[in-house]
This record gives sequence, C-alpha cells and structure tokens, in this order.
Amino acid sequence: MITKEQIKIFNDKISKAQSIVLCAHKNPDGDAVGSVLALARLIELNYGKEVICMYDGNVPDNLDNVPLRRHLNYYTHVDENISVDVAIVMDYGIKRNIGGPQKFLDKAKFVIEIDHHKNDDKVGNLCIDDENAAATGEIIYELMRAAKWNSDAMVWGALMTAIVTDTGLFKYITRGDVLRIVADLVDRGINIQQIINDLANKPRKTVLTESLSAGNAEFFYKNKLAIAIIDNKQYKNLDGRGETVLNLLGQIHGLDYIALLKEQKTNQIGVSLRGRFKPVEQIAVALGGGGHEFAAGAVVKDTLENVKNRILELFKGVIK
Ligand SMILES: [Mn+2]
Repeated sequence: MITKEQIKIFNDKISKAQSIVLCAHKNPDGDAVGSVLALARLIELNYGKEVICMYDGNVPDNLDNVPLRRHLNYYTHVDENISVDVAIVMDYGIKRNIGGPQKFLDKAKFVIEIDHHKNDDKVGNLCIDDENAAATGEIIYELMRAAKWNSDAMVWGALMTAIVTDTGLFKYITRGDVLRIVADLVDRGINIQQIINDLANKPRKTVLTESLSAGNAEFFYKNKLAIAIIDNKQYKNLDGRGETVLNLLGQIHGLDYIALLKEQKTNQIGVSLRGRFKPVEQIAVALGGGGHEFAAGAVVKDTLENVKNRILELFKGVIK
C-alpha cells in the first residue's frame, strides 16, 4: 500500500531535483530494466525532467526490445563528477547488488528505493517497498496509479516486461492484483505474445550452452536436488542468468530443488537456486545472498568445487 505521505515526499523531491539518477541491481533482468525505464519515462512525462538511467554488469540481449532500452547507460559512461539531487534505486535486494552505481547513491542528497525484496539493511531515505509485490514493476504501476500520473505505451510495455519476467511468465503469481494489472495493460494495447517472444530472443551460443549445462546436471539425494554447472569457459557464452537451465531441469518429475553454479571468474561463483514448491531462500541467505521464496541466489567467492560441496551440505539439512 503506497501512502499519501510517500507520494508527497516523492513528488516534493522530484519536483525540486535538478539531477536525478535511476538504477537497479547489477546484471539487470527484465524487472530491473523494465522498472528503471518505466519510471524514467513517467518522470519525463509528469515532471518534464530527463533522468540518467544506469546499470552495472551486463544487460542480456533479450532485453534489447524493451521500450527505451537505449536510455540505459553503463555506469562508467556517466560522468562521475555530476551532482546528484535524487537517486532512485529499484529491485536491488541487498546493498551489495547495486554495484558501480553505488557511488552515485553515496553522493545523492536523497535516495529513494522501490523494491519487492526482503531487506533489513535498506539504503533509501524514502522506501516504497512491498515484499508481497510480484515484481518491482508492480510497485511502479501502483505508484503511477496512486500518484495519478500520465503514462504511455512505452511505460506499459516496460511494466509488462517487468511483470512477465519476475512471475516466470505468470507462473509465480499468487495474487489476483497482479493479474488485474496485467489485464489493464492488455486493455491499454500491450501485446503479451510480443513481449514474451522478445524475451525468448537469445543468442544461439547461449541457448546451446544452457542446454549442455542442463544435459550434464548431476542429481543428489534420491534425485530431489539437481546441480548444473557452467564453468568459466562456457560462462562467456551466457547471456542472462541461465534461466533455460533452470526451466529445463525444473520440468523433471520428482525433483524439488535446482542449483545452477556459474563460474563467473576464478573463485567467484554465481549461484541460482530454484525450488519446485519448496523454499530455497534460506539456502541463498546462508550463502550470503537472498531473493524470493522459490527463486533466490548468491555470489560466493570460492572455488566451484567448494561452493558445490557447501550447497550439498546445506541441502542435506533440508532434504529429508
Ligand atoms: Mn524483481
């Protein structure tokens, strides 16, 4: 629930700001990119202000068609000497996920956060958070409605991309509210098929690498846990988080948990965890990460072998 007070503060800060930067988590996904670009456009339409959108890491190719994609700047391409009146950080989860844009947050006179992750160490002076939201894009939509902002097809397309991404093509939706937002966006003319087709648009080497990783997965604890690996040599072929590996393995009858280990560099392993009706968030937290009940992750500074053993050990306590 977004309060009148929150809208008042947001309105006040944005109205007075000369310089506004927007960012989300490192290696942004459809929710991060969609939320940043939707809010950027909303601020442009309703306050007549241009904002600076930035990211760290890699924006996957399958987000190339998100409206206004070209407005996203790699953070080092933004002049680090600019003054920042307001920084808005979205969908970030934990502070460590912000990456390079953090230095712009550090010098901002006011920080607004908009997020749907659980987080006990918030960075915002104003927090428009909702742990029950299916996507940060859902909160942006609610803010847009509550503030009675004007919007256009670019905003709606970006918000649909955010919701489609974080609900795993609507699979994780547990509240009718999200579907009512989707219904409204469809009534406004957004084509779901086109959004989903655009998101399925990956480089060939990525899809082949992902299928290979799924094909070589190992199974543990009476086949309830699958562990798939993408080593550093294969990692450069990856574009995004390896969702295809998780989706392929997630179809296996009787499987409860999937762990995908990506060797981003020597002694740095990106871990993506998925549970099929079984929570994985605590495992991610134990690895120093976080996320959502059934989809979570962490980045662990250790060898592939050690991280795999830690994961086996953590799941041993969970799988009975
Ligand atoms: Mn999200």
